[in-house]
Amino acid sequence: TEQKINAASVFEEAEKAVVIPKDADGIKKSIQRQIATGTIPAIPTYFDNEDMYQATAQAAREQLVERWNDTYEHFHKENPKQAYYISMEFLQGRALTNAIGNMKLTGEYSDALRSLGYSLESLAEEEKNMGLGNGGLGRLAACFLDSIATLSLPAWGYGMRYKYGLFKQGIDQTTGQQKEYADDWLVRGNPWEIPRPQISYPISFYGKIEGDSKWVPGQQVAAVAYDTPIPGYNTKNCISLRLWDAQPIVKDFNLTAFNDSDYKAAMGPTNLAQQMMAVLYPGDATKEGKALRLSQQYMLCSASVQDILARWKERGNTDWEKLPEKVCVQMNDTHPTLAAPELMRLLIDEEGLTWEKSWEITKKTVAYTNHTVMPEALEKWPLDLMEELLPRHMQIIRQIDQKFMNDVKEAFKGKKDDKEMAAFLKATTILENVYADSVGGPKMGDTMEKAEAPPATVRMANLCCIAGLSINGVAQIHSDIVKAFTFKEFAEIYGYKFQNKTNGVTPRRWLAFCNPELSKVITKWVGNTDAWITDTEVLRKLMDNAKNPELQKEWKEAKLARKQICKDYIKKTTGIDVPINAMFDIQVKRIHEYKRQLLNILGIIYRYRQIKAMSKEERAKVVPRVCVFGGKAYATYIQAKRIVRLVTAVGEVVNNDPEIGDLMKVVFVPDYNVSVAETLIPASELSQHISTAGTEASGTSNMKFQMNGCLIIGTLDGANVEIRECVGDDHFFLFGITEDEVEPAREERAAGKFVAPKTFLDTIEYVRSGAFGKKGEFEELLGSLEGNSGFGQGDYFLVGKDFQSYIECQDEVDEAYRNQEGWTESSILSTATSGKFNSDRTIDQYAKEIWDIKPCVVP
Ligand code: T68
Repeated sequence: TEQKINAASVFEEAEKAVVIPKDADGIKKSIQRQIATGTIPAIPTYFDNEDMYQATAQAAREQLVERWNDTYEHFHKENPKQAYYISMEFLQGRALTNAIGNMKLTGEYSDALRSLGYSLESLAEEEKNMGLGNGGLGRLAACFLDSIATLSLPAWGYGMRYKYGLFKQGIDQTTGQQKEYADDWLVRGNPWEIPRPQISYPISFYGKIEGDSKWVPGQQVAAVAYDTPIPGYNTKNCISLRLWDAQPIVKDFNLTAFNDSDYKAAMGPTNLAQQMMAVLYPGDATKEGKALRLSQQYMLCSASVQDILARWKERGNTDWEKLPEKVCVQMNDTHPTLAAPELMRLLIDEEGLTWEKSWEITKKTVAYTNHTVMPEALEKWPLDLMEELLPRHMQIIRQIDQKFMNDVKEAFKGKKDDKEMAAFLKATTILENVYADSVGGPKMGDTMEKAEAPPATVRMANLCCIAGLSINGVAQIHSDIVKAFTFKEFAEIYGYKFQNKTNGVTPRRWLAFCNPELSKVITKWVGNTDAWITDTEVLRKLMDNAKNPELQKEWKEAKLARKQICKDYIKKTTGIDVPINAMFDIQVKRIHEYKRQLLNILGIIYRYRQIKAMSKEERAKVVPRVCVFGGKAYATYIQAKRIVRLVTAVGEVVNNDPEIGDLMKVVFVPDYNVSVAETLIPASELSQHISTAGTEASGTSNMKFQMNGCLIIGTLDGANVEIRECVGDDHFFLFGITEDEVEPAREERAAGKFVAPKTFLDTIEYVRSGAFGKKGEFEELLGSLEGNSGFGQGDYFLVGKDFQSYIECQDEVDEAYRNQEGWTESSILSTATSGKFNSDRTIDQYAKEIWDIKPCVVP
């Protein structure tokens, strides 16, 4: 204790003694100190821009650490209820501009660097993107952290410190196909992280159960904490994104084996730890791959829950029954589901609570967010794998399932007949294909014995629904679908658990910092205030002047400045010269059949042929377009890779066709990531969100585009529905069938009754004729749009069904663009009405309606 008191006072004295500079001159000296004292690994005879970036980042980090320490101490003292956002993905992007922007020190850093002969903008480009995520789900987690910090809420993020982020994407110059490269984001160190080697937890795997429930693990690694400070805007609060790294446990290092030259045996635990941290989403086609992925998920959950309980104790709490009054865990999709059984295990096995008490606590502590309704994306793990890797958890999951089924039978006694009850249990039980007869009362360990029996699995979403205190979707239409279809049986039992939390994005990164040109205009026209950076409802004030020629002029100038930056970027990365006066039409997102990049590119081909068939006079009236695509195709998703190739193949033809010239350019921007998005989104005038109705849970880039004054062409899907409600029907280009028309359309197709429009069939035939790429290159891709049935063929995502409506809507877009005053008015109104899609609003709702936490402001 004495030592602890001393430590605290040493810390406090140190904080008092060291004044961290907040003015340009002090910041300059701080940057110089980082260089001179070896904080960064620079060498005197060799000093490059990356070194200067590192020194600048270190200076900023000092300021973040000061805030982080104050926040930690304050939360410790106040002991508020705290929420924890557990996610396998955090797509943070770059940190420098954002960190100094949130601390309101951009001007000071800019001046300091200028006096050293550098520009902030160009140094910021030296930073590697922290790309620990796939797409929307990971980026949402990152926006949420920004909002949590900004709202001064007591909440943290937990994730994994993968050595390589999501792959880097290249386009092969000769084949036009996607190539994947390792994303070595840590290669020159990471100035934003604070390693905490003293914070480490054992993570156990395999082994056996002795007696009733004593787990004797077969393998262990240590999870070690790395903290990334996340500063809020307009507040001193700075929260933590705690990422876990796996390391071998020192006592497991077999020195004798090593000295006997049995390196394989000696290095086993080290290799295991390295494998675990190598990549996000290792391929899981094999059993080994699945085991690795599940190990990652378990490590995230186990380390985080152990850490949460340790902090709860550290703050002086002792009554376990009151844990839900102090802790809430949000599971970002099903990947962190194991947090629930892990909490159970720790309470029962480590803290000595009864099973029943532990279950009561767990049910009040964990909550679940669903991000997809695509059946193939609902996670299931083979039961035998789970049993082998996590035998104690499997025991607990079986008990949860057992209790759940008994409760259901009890609750619906007399209300469902045997057949109904069997179907109901079949849909809701966690363990799939395990119980021979759900109605007759399953016995522990029952398995279907038939040789051809489908494999037994553990359905993670079902476990989430049963254990979660809430189940939420991420846009209204999605939450409705989740409740009415995906989990309709659970809705019958737990209607009260179902909620909607429409996604949002942070207006700091996605408007204020990425688009300073437009931000300046906004600040001026909402009454000379930057209050809109937190309170985005203030943007509504732009509405009064949407038709004002003066605002329109400034608005268009700002847009043009961003188009120029984007044009330069496209030239640099693809070599393609795009005309600045053309409409910038952009679709950037993961490449997926449901997102229908195919619809976009087929529409472009149709347009190309139309222009080619025109007379000179007609061509003069064409609205020129720059059609930009960006996005990564998952390495093993062949059909998505073919879509990328079709885009590059069309670009090769169209961009070199002298008849077309500047009337149309087709660009595939490689390696789409957060900072590429920050370059493209502010420049775009039209963006495409054209998924088959009912398939895109929400989308978040649609919100970023809207905020930046971009008009949307889209279907009634995900958050498009709400965006359209806000901006108004006249300023949203709507096409396509609605969600309730999708099933009938598929049935029509399956019955062979669908007649595709001629425009669509002709376009397909044109591709088939070898107009792009090599003849036959796109047979499988075109094949997916034909036939009558089945997933992956028979045009499951209804490109043919929506094609005519889409191209007609594109004509409306052209017509609207010809009237530049009208277009600019719509653009201003887009920004003005985007206030709802601020992630501060989303997080405020999570805080009040799920987590039950209140701001805890550092004085
Ligand atoms: C996205 N989901 C939704 N999933 O597609 C998008 N999935 O509509 C929504 O806006 C966003 O989540 C945020 O709510 C994803 O990004 C994944 O990346 C993913 C990763 C692994 C397994 C399944």
